[in-house]
Amino acid sequence: MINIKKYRFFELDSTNSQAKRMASKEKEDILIIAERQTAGRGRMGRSFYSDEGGIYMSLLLHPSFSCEETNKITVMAAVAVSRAIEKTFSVSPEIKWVNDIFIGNKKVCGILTEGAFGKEKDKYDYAVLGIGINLFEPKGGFPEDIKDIAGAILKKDGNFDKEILIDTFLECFYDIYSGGGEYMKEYKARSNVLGRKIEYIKNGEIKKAEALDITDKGLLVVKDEVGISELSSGEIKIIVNSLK
Ligand code: BT5
Repeated sequence: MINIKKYRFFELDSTNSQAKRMASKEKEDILIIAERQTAGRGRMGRSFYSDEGGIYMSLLLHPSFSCEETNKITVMAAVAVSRAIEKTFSVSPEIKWVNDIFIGNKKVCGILTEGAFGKEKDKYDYAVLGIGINLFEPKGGFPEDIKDIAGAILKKDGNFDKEILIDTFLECFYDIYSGGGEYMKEYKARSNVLGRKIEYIKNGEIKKAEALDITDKGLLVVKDEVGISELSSGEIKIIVNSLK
């Protein structure tokens, strides 16, 4: 069992924001958990639906590696969440590069890593790893705007103890993060993007490409009519549009 201080809240604006508010006083890693969020967020100002029935948590980390590797934390977390879901529920999730976990064709989890950088330019002060998992389907279903994308691990609200999944995730994550495990091979093996024809949106323009590989820094290598290039997650939205 990972021995880490956990702070629990019924409702927060965002567990990532709460972790940042607490960061200056916490020199050790901590975990913030909320039953629901009023302003759960995704990347690039997108919102993350966070009603009761999900697990919303943020891990305050103090990484020793350089800040250009923020993607690496997301990649490690994606593998750890997938392993934890698989161990707990015996289903095998897939990873949609870079930060989404899918079961079937539904997104059941999103990951948002945010870094704060200190006086030494390329060193982290801290990083916040935020994870939202749809454990149970909401009573009235997911809201209209995400109902075609979002899915839950369990269909009905039951009495599953969320703590089991949280603790399994922590074990899987620290196993990788502390250097104990190979994870890139597994990340690629779980990818539902590699080897597929994809479309990506960059600067508002839709481009067709084939996803070839993922680099050790977490960049997606694609081939399009111009040639081969590496995409970073911050700048693109990806649409998987053909079967493997
Ligand atoms: C993400 O962003 O998926 C990262 C989400 C991270 C949420 C966690 S919860 C704990 C912590 N505290 C926070 O405030 N955030 C983190 P992105 O890849 O940008 O995807 C956002 C998109 O996913 C939205 O635009 C919707 O299309 C879709 N979406 C929103 N809510 C969803 C949900 N509950 N389940 C599945 N898809 C959702």
